[in-house]
Amino acid sequence: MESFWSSSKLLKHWPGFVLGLLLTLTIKYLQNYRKRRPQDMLIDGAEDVAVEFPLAVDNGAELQPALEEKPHVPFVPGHNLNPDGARRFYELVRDRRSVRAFNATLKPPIEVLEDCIRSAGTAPSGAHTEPWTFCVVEQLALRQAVREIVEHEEHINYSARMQKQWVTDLRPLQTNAYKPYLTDAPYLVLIFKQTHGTTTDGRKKQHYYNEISTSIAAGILLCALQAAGLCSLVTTPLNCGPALRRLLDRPPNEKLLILLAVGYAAEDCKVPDLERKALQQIMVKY
Ligand code: IYR
Repeated sequence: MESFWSSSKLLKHWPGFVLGLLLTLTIKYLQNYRKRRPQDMLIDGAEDVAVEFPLAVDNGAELQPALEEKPHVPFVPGHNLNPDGARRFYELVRDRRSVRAFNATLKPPIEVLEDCIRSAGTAPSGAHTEPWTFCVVEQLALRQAVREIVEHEEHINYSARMQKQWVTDLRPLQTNAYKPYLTDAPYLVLIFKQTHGTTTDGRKKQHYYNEISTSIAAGILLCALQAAGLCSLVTTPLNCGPALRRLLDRPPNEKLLILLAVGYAAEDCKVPDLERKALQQIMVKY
């Protein structure tokens, strides 16, 4: 070893090696730096940026905003639930429970559901692109087809795909791959996020923050359903998105975000005995 080191070219020419190494690293760094896009350099957490704001192709055409540019109008405060609006709203949503046993014979009027979805459609969205589609499935044959797809995948999920810890964490909720609520509930609402849209002249339209926007809309929908006296179950069926999208004939820019079962609770419906975090645990004052 000694003789290797003393005779080694590395030892004799080490300043040259170090210099060469530094030069290679500098060139590599500069190459990478050039590849980075302007947005990435400006914003921390560039991972989000890369997904949300794909590099625009500047084809020389004059850029037009997705929304019409019009003068702003005066703000109107609108309705509220006062007096005690916040408390009354809290009491309304506090009593919402996820229901997995639905009354299979009692069906709320479709008009009620339509109003709930109108509410969901008031959600704020990135650049007001409204990147959501709410598919309301009422036909029994389609609900059965949805159930078949979901039960098939969930069987694999529960038996193989999901980690043991996940299955263990779900045990108190008493869920499994068997989903009778998908055909008992009179309505299924499949909420799709639109990853992009199309402009009136046929160009691709960016849908910024489409997942966040659609999730906010889904939250409003849950509140509206509760206000209307309906029960719901939020499900996010793992690996079912593409098959359900094809079943409902939705275009490829629509990705399933949430599947809701909606209706009235079965008379013998039971729910897990859950507690919610106290305000002090979820709110930090500064
Ligand atoms: N989607 C599955 C599993 C499931 C996952 C979570 I996280 C839950 O909070 C509940 C269920 C199912 O619906 O059974």
